[in-house]
Parts: sequence; structure tokens; C-alpha cells
Amino acid sequence: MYTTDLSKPGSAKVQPIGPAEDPALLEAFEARVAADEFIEPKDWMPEAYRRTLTRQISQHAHSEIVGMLPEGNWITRAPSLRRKAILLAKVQDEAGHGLYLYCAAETLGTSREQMIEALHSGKAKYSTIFNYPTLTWADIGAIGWLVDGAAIMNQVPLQRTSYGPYARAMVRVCKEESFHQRQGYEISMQLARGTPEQKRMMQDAFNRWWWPSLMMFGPPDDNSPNTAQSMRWRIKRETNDELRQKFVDITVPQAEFIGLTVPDPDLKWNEEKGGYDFGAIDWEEFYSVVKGEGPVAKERITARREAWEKNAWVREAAQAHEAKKQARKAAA
Ligand code: FAQ
Repeated sequence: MYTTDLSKPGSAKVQPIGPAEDPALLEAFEARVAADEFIEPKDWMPEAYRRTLTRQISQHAHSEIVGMLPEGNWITRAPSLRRKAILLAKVQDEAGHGLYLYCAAETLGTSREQMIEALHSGKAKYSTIFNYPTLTWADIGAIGWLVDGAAIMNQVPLQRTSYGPYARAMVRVCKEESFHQRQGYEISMQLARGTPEQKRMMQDAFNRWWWPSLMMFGPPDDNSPNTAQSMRWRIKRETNDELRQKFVDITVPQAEFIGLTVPDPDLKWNEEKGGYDFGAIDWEEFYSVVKGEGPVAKERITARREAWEKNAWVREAAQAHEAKKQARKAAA
């Protein structure tokens, strides 16, 4: 369903970038990117490449960590032991994704403490989607199906991003996200085929998560300041609009299959383009959520800060243990 085929016509030559770098190093770097070689941490890279990767990977890591909150909220209220065990495993997976991603970002020279400080102070972004509340159990179905579905759509091409540690982290992340998407779709299917009340609850969750899921892919290409450069450096392998279109084309038939209505009166199959035309996205809402004005944005950051402060003793204990181990080793 989620193809890993990245061959695309017209994505050929990497263009020259920023002026202030050593031209020979720059040329060699560009040739390696154009040849689809991975760039590794100790390799020379343009400063702007390092900066944009640090930005994207750290924001991605923050999204995984903040993204544990909306679902974590339902672990104690899952409707059965089976659902609880699955949800617990999923939320733990997201923690793991955050950790691989922080490690990948650290290889670019920014410490984890710096990244976390940037999140807690509001300087760093994380995905808009996690600033919406989870009101009913059906939201857990909608998140797995739509949010993880959108995340996979975006992350599959990142398995071939030009920076080696990021690409390798994505391989396992994508496998796990695929399980997350299926468990979400399974919850959604069961509710949509359940009692009239369950079906109503599922449709309501679908209505609330549909548009924010389309926003996850970022602004339209003609309004995306980073896309052109990131495509040239092969950090991004597909643009925001291309991925959004693919997501709509895959998800609409899934909704129809389980009897849900996509909350978009303008949605229409376009034979000529071989995809759906869909209604206008509310970009004002998107930008206000990006600015930190999402419905539960303040609660999310407060929860992260409190978790960081309350659990300081765990970090201190781990560091003390490591120091003792090193001291014993030195004395032996
Ligand atoms: N939310 O020029 P572009 C998940 C910002 S993981 C907030 O297009 P770019 C798993 C963007 O940062 C979900 N901000 O930027 C899970 C930039 O601002 P900046 C996260 C957004 O980087 C599931 C500005 O707008 N996935 O869900 C958003 O080329 C369930 C201009 O935008 C990733 O992070 C947004 N939605 O493209 C976990 C994937 N969109 O930084 C738990 C990796 C844009 O210049 C539970 N990231 N902005 O100040 C990417 O692929 C890219 O960074 C994009 C944005 C596509 C998100």
C-alpha cells in the first residue's frame, strides 16, 4: 500500500547552493548527493544542510514525543485488555522513535539538552496535529488510521533521505508505524460497523481529524520556504503537496470501505489526473496552530515540561550509575 519506489522523472540534478562554502568541497558534496550516496556525520557538508537537517530531525523527534500525549491519555480507559496492551505498545514505540531521532540529530552537533530546551521554551516546533484533543475512544482509531497513515506517507520517502543516520532511523520507524496504522484502522472499522452510536462516534472523530491530518504535510508547495532547497539536497524526496495528494488518494477508499463519509463536499474523483480533487484547507487554522495557538497547545508543553522536571531523578540516577561504572573500570 505504501510504496518505497522513489524513482521519479525530473528529479535529476542537484543545483548549486549557498555562496560562502569552499567551491571544491561543495561540488564534491553535490556530486555525492546527486549520485544518491548517503552523507555521514563526519563528512563535510554545507552549514545550511546541517542546519536544515537539525531543524527537521529535531522537530520530527519532538513530534514523536509530544505525540505520545493524546493517545497516552486513553491507556487507562481502553475498552478491553487487548486494546490496552496494543495502545501501550504503540505509545512506547513512539517514545523509541523520538529517541532514535534525537540520536540522529545529535550526530549533527546539537546536544539533546539543547533540543529539549528549544522545545520547552517554545522555540522549536512539533507537528500541529498533536495540538488537538482526544475526546472519545474513536479518536484513538482516527489517530492510528489517519495520523500514523499520514506519518508513514511522509516517512517512507525519508528512508532514502540523503543523510545516512536519518534514513536508517526511518527504516524501523516505518515498520512500526505500519502496525500503528493498521491497529487504528481496525479500531475504526469495528466502530464504524458497530452500533449506530458507535458509528456516530467514529464519524465524529473522522470529521475532526481529517483536515488536521491533511495539514500535517505542511503548507502548499508554493508557500513552503524549505521545500525547493530540501528537494535539491534530497533531504525531502517528495513535496508536501505530492504526499498530501497520495494520502488523500489512499485514504478516501479506506473510508468508503468502512462506510464513513469524508467531511469534504468538494471531494471528487478526477479521472484525468487519476486522483481526487479536494476542498480548500483552512491555512489560517494551520498557521495559528503552528504559532502555538492550537486547542490544547499549552497543555501539551506544560505536560512535557512537568515530565522533564519530575523525572530529573531518573537522569541523575543513570548518570551517577554510569560515573560509578567508569570509576570502577578506571580503578581495575
Ligand atoms: N506542524 O517549508 P516547510 C508522527 C513548519 S510524526 C508544525 O514546508 P519543511 C508519528 C515547518 O517546520 C509527525 N510545523 O517545511 C506519530 C517550517 O517552519 P520552520 C511529524 C509545520 O520542513 C503518530 C514552516 O512550517 N513528522 O506523526 C508543519 O520543508 C502518532 C514551513 O514549512 C515529521 O516531522 C506541521 N505540520 O516541511 C507520533 C516528518 N508543517 O521549521 C505519535 C519530517 C510545516 O522553517 C502518534 N518532517 N511546518 O520554522 C518533514 O517531512 C518536514 O519537516 C515537513 C515540513 C513536511 C513536516
